[in-house]
Amino acid sequence: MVCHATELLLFCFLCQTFGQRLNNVYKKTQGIRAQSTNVNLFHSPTLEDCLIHCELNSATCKSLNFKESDGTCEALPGHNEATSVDSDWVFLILQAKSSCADWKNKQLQSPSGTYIVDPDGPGGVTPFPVECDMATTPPTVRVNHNQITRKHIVGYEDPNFYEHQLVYNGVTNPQLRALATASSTCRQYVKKECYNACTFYYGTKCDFWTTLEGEQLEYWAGNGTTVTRGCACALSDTCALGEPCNCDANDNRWRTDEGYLTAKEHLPISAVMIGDTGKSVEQVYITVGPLECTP
Ligand SMILES: [Ca+2]
Repeated sequence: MVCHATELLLFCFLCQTFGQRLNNVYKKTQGIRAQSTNVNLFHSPTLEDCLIHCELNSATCKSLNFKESDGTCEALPGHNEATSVDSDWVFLILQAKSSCADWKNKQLQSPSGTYIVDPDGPGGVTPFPVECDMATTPPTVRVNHNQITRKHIVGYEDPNFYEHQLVYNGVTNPQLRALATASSTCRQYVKKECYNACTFYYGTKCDFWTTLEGEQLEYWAGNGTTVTRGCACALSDTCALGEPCNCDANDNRWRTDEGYLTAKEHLPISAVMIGDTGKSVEQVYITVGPLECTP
């Protein structure tokens, strides 16, 4: 017999015993029916069939009501906990996956896109949406923010005067911290294009960035151990004029510093503070990428 990969995956998926399948259930409550305005109604002879149906349609089924007496299976689109007492029904909440890789491993189909993850499992932070890039190995979690577009900064002369604040889309600080803690690697891209605008000025910081917890940091690439104050060029000892960053050359030409921050305990960036753009000959463009993590 020649099997396509999808058929094999479906076969393995359906081979799970009901007991194994119940491992994917976060909560099961007898005598409860959840209320929802958006219910997909099916007929299932057993609770297991209802659960399989929900797992195969996980984009639209996060929890379910099942009525054993007539095999009514109600697939609900959320983790709806607004319930009413009804002895004929059982209510199940499906386990949220911990990461994009977890989704790819456990789902029949998992194209790149938005998924709900719960990096610290049941309890702790509530599940939240991330972008999953399933084309990488392992799949990459991306959390975008409101400043993804390259930003032009002029008119802020004092050190650290302009605050480039990042707001991560639909994700709270505790959820971001839980994601970074549960991941084995995280990184975030930062690029500064500058014209006569310093990053350090005779050792004084013109710019710095902050963690979610408010810690002020002055390394712009790597994990902050080899170079604690400086840019990617300092890691390779190739900065213009031997300064800590190319932008400190301050020599009437456009310079660039760029790199990935890789210390997950410091990520993601909460804000970038920038100065030295007050004079007419001074400009900065700043670019900060999304938080990217792998399990
Ligand atoms: Ca959790």
